[in-house]
Amino acid sequence: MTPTKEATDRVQLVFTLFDADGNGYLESADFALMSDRVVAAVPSAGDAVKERLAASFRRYGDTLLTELDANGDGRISPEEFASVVLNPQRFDAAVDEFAEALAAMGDPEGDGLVARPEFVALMIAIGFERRNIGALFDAFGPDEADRIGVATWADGIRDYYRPEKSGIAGDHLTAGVSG
Ligand SMILES: [Ca+2]
Ligand SMILES: [Ca+2]
Repeated sequence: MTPTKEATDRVQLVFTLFDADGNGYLESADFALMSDRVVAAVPSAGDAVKERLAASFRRYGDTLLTELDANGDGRISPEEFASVVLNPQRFDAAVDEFAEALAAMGDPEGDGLVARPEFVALMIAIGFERRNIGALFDAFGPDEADRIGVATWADGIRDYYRPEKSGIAGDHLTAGVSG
């Protein structure tokens, strides 16, 4: 199956953002940096929720290094990362846990809803652009109190990684982003 153009754009953007130290490769250090930044974005979240998210970042990084480091140099090049869209089943479990943990961070009250300020804070911490973050939140159909469901967001994250999908809410994140 050939990934959609949109799926390839989404994955390329993830590589750029997850290369937190900007050296052109994904390494364990990048996931530690990213994890610290994102966990700090919602100070009011509980310790268990924060630890879950930190663990999901470690697992995500470990999975990438296990599955994609074709030349065995301990880091993921852009070329190695591109194959993530060819074998999505290898990443389903890690993406699933990451999706659930990130969405839970946006719900510090535990009512099953994510308000816009927490959503924006977490997505800014990952590195997405503010304009695109706002468009994504709107696409998720917020209620009158400007909140979306935790499950809606988690599903949106899973969709983001699906190679066959285009025209999804997550495509707002790549709109107008170069690279
Ligand atoms: Ca790096
Ligand atoms: Ca490598």
